[in-house]
Amino acid sequence: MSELKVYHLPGAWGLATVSPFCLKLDSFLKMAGIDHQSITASTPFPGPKKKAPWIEYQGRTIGDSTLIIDFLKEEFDADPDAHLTDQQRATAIAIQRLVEENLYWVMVYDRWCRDENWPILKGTVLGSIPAPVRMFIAPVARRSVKKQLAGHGMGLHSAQELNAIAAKDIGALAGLLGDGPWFFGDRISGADATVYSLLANIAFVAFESPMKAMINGHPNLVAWLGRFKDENYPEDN
Ligand SMILES: N[C@@H](CCC(=O)N[C@@H](CS)C(=O)NCC(=O)O)C(=O)O
Repeated sequence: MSELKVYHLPGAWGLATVSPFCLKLDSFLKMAGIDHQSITASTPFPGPKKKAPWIEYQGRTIGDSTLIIDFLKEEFDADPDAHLTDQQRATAIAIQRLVEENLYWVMVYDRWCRDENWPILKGTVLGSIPAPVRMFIAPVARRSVKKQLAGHGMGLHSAQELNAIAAKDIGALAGLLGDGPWFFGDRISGADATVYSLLANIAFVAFESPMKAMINGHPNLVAWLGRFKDENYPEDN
């Protein structure tokens, strides 16, 4: 059995995990072919940063999907970005920031603040917490997420403003992908995993989000989502 233990939040709707950061790591592990034990965590709190994902490996515990991926690239000498040029690597960082530091927070707003999504969230993201504990934890977690959203700034916007922000980001991703087939041409790379992990968590889940229609408005993104899934998660089709 592999000594690499990977802790992630629960999966649903055919996704290995409904956490974009956990799904990014899962996709990286698949693309890099790194053997590991995948462990579902009920909450992110046991992780070293109190966020998911995290890993344990040879006595070390590491949190943060990007730091974990950087570590694993070195440790296992496996890099799905090895073929990228310096300019493509720089663009990949800009894409990652757009996805993880901006667009992700619109998804968080949709999941945690829209009342119609609240029962769905309790049954999935919080679904593996035993019911009596969940009754207590769920409202506390919701308050904490709303605080994080306000601190970030995304939580201060109106629904209309959020839609405009999301439409710009999704339009930019569609523009960067162009005719593809992947973000950097003919070969898949980590940028594809980064974008997939968020867009799949919007397009393929039961949470209501205006972003679903925005994604569907870009046929190249829709085709690419299917392509990424076929390539990396054929068993989920
Ligand atoms: N920068 C971190 C972000 C991880 C993150 O925010 N994970 C979410 C789940 S998608 C989480 O654990 N949130 C719990 C919280 O913030 O309390 C990474 O790349 O791993």
